[in-house]
Amino acid sequence: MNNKSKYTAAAAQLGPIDPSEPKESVVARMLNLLIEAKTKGTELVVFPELCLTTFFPRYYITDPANLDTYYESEVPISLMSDMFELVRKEKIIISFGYAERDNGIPFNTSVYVDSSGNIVGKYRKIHLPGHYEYEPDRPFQHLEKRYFTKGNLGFPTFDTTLGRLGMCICNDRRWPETYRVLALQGCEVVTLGYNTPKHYPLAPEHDHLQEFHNHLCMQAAAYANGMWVIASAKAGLEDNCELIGGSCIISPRGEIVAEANTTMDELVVAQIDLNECTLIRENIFDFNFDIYIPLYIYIYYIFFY
Ligand code: CDV
Repeated sequence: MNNKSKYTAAAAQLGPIDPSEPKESVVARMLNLLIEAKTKGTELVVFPELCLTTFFPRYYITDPANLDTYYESEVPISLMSDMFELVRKEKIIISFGYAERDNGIPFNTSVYVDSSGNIVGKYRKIHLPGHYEYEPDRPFQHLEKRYFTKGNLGFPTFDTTLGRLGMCICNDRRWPETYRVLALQGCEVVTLGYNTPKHYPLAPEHDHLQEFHNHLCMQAAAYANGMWVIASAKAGLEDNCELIGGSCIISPRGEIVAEANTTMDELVVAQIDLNECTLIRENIFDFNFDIYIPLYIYIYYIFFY
């Protein structure tokens, strides 16, 4: 693969999506961001988690027909054909999240589509937060555990012309092992999308720290694993639920090199240099597999046997 070590990348943050907004309208907004990305010479564009609709795990939906409308049985190629055409023509790689039903099994999924116009990578969310049943005391629900099955693809990495890429989704980003598992496979750029309410009903004491915790976990992981993180929010006031913004691009030094200024549709752009991964991995955190893999196996045995 003819790898580029330097290129322009973007987090394509989306503002709120009202439950009444049709998918066609959302995709038109995504296309606008992609056109802007193209004019800025961007080669990798990351859209948020479950980005084709409102964040529906917020609702307790009892009508199966209504619930069905949120899922795709396959990547909605015809709905997104203008975007895929642009991706092909301009040789861009995009990632975006959607609710998938694979033979009836529901997953919170993210994919890469590359300049061939094909789906070249898929990830299904592993850390599913929230609850299974309706909880009347909450101001809004978080029913990811009810609506999705735990991802069954592990944390795969994908060799592309823009380096070795890997995905995680929203709550996955708070768990250090997500990044370490990707990094041990040589991942250089982690792309992720999120829907994070400002108010967390289980620990409202932390509400004022939501933006801080968002960046804290990703900055620490970028540094500790020597990799780039591109994080894209669905942000703003979505049907009365405030979602944090803060979409950003973080270097392997742990620094935020570009960040959203709004909670609306916004493109956050930065230059990626994959050599910076090597700088950290060769000088600070040297992933010498011979040394570390036995250590990880040892730790695994201590904790799980
Ligand atoms: N979509 C998410 O996974 N949201 C969680 C919230 C519920 C804490 C998050 O980790 O941001």
